[in-house]
Amino acid sequence: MNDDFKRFLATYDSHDMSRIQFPVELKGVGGFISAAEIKSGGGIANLPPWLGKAIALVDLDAFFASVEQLDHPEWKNKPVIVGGDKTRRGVVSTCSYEARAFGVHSAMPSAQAARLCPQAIWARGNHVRYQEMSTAVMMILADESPYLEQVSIDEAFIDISPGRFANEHPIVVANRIQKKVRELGISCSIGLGTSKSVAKIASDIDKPEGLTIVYPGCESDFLRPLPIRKLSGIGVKAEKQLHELGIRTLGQLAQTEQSVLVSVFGKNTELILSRCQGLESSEVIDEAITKSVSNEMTFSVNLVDISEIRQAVIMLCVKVGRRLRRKQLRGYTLTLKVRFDDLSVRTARKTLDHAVDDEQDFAPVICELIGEVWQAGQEVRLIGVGVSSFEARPEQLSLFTIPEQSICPGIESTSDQPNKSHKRSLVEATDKVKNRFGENAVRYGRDLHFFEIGSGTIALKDDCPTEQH
Ligand code: DCP
Ligand code: MG
Repeated sequence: MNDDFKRFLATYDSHDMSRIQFPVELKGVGGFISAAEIKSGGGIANLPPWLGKAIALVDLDAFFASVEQLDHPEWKNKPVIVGGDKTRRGVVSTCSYEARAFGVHSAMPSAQAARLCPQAIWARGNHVRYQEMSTAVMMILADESPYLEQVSIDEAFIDISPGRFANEHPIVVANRIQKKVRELGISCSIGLGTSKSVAKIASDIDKPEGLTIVYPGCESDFLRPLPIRKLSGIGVKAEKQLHELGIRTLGQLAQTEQSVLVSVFGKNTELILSRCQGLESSEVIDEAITKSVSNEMTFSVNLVDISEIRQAVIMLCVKVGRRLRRKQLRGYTLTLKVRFDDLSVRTARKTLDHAVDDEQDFAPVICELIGEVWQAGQEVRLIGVGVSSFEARPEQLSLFTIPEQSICPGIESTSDQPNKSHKRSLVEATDKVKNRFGENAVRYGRDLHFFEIGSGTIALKDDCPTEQH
C-alpha cells in the first residue's frame, strides 16, 4: 500500500462506509470509506490514484419535481407530484422525494397517488422549462469532458478517465459536477466506475445527491450481491427466466456457463456476462463531436410490434443511406437509438470492417441491433438511426456510376463505367428518381409495407433529423 493511500485512510472515519468501494487488497485496512467527507471536500488531495477508465453516470434527482420546487419556493420540502392532477385520469410523471415517502412513484395512476398522498401539490408539467434546465446541466458536463453521452432528459454518461481529456482525479470532477448542479438549484446523483453498467447501477444506490464510487478492481465485489434486475439489459422477462434457473444475484449470473444463458439472452449473452462480471468495454459515445449522418422519428402512436419496429428502422436507414450518398460519405459505425414510453433511451452500436453508404448493406445490421436495446412488451416512442466514423477519403460516387437508362428510362447517366454491380445501380437509380420526383417517388417493397401500416394506424412525424458534419 502506498503512503498516499495510508494518509488518505487516516483522514476518514469508518462510519458510513457504503458509498466508496476500494480494491480488495485494501479492504483489511479501511474497507468501504465514507463519501460524506469527499462531498464536503475533505481529504480530496489525498485520494488514492484512479488507475483505468473512469465513467460517471449523472442522473438528476426527482428531476421535473425538483424544477417545480425551484420555480415555486413555497413547494420546497413538500410532496409535489408532476403529471396532471388528482381528479383526472393519467399517470404520475414523477414526484418529489417528500411524495415518495408516501409510496407515490413515476407511472403510478394519478388517482392512486392522490389516495396515498392527499396533501400533495400537483403540477401539470412544463417541458420547455425542464428542457432548459436539462441543457444547463449538460453544459456543465460538457465543460468537464467532451466524451459525453446524454441518455435521457436528466441522465448522461461522461468519460472522465484521467489522461483522456483532463488530468484531475475523477472523484474531484464528480464532486465539482455535483456542486455546480447544486448551484443551479437542483441536485444530481452520480455513480462512478470503470464501465457504463457499473456507473449506472452505482448512480441509483444512494439517491438523492448520492456519490457512489466503485474503484477500479472492485467491480465484482460491488456487483456480486445485487439482484439481477439492477443490470441494464435484464427486464421482467429475463428476470423471470433467470429465477427459474435459480439465478437471483449478479454474482450467480457471472458464474453461470454461457451455454446455459443463451436461451435467455441469445446473441446478447456475451455482453450481459461481461456486464455482470464488471468487464463491459462499451465506450461513452461522444455524440457532440462524432460526425454522423442520422435520422430519427417520433411516433404519435407507440410501436409495440417487432415487425413495425423493424420496418421503421429500415425506413430510417433508407433516408440515412440516401443522405450519405448525396454527401459522398461512407461510415464504419452504425448506431440505433430507441426512446421508450417512459422516456428512457437505449443505444446500440456496431462498427463494421468496411465503410458503408448503402442501406441494403447496413439496414440488416442495424435491424440486428434491435434485440440489444428492445425487449418484447416495451413501447417505443422514437427510433433513431445513424452512420458515423467516416472513412478518411470516401470514394467518389462517380467511380461507381454506370448507365442507368436500362433501369430507369429518362434518367441521365453520369458515367460510362460498365462494371458496377446491379445492386449499386439500383440504389443510385433510386436516388436519381427521388432527386427528380421527390422522396416518395420510389420505395422498396420493404418500406412500402411500413408506409401502408403507417398510413392506417401509425402517424409518423419526421422529428428532428440530426446531422452533424
Ligand atoms: N419521467 C416521466 N415518466 C416516467 C419516468 C420519468 O415523465 N415514467 C420523466 C420525469 C422525471 C424524468 O423523466 O423527472 C427523469 O426520470 P428519472 O427516472 O430519472 O426520474 P426522476 O429524475 O424524477 O427521479 P430519480 O431521482 O429517481 O432519478
Ligand atoms: Mg433522475
